[in-house]
Amino acid sequence: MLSDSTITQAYAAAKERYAAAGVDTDKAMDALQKISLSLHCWQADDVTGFEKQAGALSGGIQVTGNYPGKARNIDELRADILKAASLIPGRHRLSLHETYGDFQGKVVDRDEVAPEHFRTWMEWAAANGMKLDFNSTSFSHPKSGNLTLANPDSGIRNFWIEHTKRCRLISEEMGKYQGDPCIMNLWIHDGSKEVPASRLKYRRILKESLDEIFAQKYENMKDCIEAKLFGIGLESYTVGSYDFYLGYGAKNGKIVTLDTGHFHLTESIADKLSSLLLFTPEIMLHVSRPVRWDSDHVVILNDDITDLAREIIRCKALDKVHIGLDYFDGTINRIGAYVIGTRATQKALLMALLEPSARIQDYEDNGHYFERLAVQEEMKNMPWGAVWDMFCLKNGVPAGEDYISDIQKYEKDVLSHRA
Ligand code: RNT
Ligand code: ZN
Repeated sequence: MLSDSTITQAYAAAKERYAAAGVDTDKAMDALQKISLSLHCWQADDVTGFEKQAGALSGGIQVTGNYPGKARNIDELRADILKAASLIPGRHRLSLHETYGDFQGKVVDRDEVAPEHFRTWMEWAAANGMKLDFNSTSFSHPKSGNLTLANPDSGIRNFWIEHTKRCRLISEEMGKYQGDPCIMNLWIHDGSKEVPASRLKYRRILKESLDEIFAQKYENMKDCIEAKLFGIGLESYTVGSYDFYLGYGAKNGKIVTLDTGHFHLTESIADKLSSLLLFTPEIMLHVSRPVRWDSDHVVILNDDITDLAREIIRCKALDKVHIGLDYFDGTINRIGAYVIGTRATQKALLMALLEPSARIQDYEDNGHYFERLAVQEEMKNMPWGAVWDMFCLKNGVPAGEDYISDIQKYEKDVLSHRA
């Protein structure tokens, strides 16, 4: 166990070092305190959800691993989220997929879903000081196939249009209830294994579907549209590509979701922020970790995530960038996966907040490029970890690796009984 005095002493020394570099550590912690990440409910149960009629996971996404203890119902999932949240500093949001509704054991098809199916979620979230975000769900359903909103078959297409409209209404009600806009993400898997005869055809249909869906204006929800490179089984063509949604978002004032796993692996997602900020209203991030492909590994503190965080801070865009998590790993303790990934994202933000960015920019403005590079290098070995531990202490959550034993205990007391 890290003692309070160890943390406090190390923090005092760190504060001094940072002050000498022109950085106020208390201010950095205050800024971090205000950042709410949106936790993805689907890490708790491998994207299964609670539909009575639930089928296998489809839509070109995959969860690997069979680690025991996944949440089997709404109560278990809520308990797991609260456990994870208790080990993460700050106040955070929860992002729900439509398939996680409180359906009370009834079959509710996707074109029948309504705000009432999320009433208990809204109450639960309010009681626990959490705000909700939402996602329509067009995968894992008999009508999912390879095409949903881009389907030339009007029966199938209209089914998904109706679903998505209803999801927007649910989001609006959530936003109203919580007094803060609910961010609704729209991601569909539509695509094909081989190159289609007409790429244009399906994109035109998707555009028309979106126009119809977004015709209704709302005050308490915000729409995000998520692009992707490819899905498993849909490798050659993705209707909702980045170009497609970037164009749609820029033209129609919609938020584009950048999932860090949805691009070619050498592409920098950090580099995209400054362009989007000039042409779309806000940005939604799905923070994930692609290993060779969109594998959705647990987020860790790597260069990709520190670059991304630094870019948000350097753009002074904290009020415009919504940060959600999106990964699913069934090979390790799932609460541990939440805690590692969320804390890694926060650590990256803290490191970015501890950067003397004005000084670095000043060097640049004056052509002092050696100095610009040197300061950034030196920042890498500054004692940011001591500030992180202090942030945890202030928030009453375990510092350092002390959360490991908490999670082990939860596994022994709770998860291991889910046979
Ligand atoms: C899939 C997208 C999408 C999903 C979730 C479950 O590639 O990233 O965001 O991960 O909706
Ligand atoms: Zn995503």
